[in-house]
Amino acid sequence: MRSLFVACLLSVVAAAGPAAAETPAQPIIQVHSVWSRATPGGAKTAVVYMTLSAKGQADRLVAASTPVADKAELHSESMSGGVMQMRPLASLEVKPGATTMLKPGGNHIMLIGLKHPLKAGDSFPLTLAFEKSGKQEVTVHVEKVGAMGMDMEGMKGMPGMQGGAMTGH
Ligand SMILES: [Cu+2]
Repeated sequence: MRSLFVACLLSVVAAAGPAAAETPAQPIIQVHSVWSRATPGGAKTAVVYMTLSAKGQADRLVAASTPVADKAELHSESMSGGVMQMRPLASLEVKPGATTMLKPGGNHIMLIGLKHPLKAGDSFPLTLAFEKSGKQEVTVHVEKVGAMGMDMEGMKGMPGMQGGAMTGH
């Protein structure tokens, strides 16, 4: 009975939208919680994670670029015989009605040829290219070394960053 209730609720929500009967010509991709980790000096790679969702149609993330690195590649990550393996991904599907997460231990964007170390509290731009909806620039927030997620609390008050470290921003 619960699934029936959910289905009814979804149809009510869908009917409330002005364009409910038509699928938009282009998908609308929303990008949330884009983050990376601070890197030790001399590191030439960094990893970017984010949450993606689509409205309307499915789309595919096909490429990424950033001024802070020579290249940004889409990678998958999996454990094979106790060894972590990364492989380049040609593209990543973003389906409507679900969130697509790039997260530690899973898919990610790898920055290769990092031009300078990433410091916790910094941010930098990243351009994402989608097959149907085109390019979108997002801001990557740099978290502490070892962070496993975006620090939402830290984003607000920046505890430990008082003393003028953030005043230049
Ligand atoms: Cu990688």
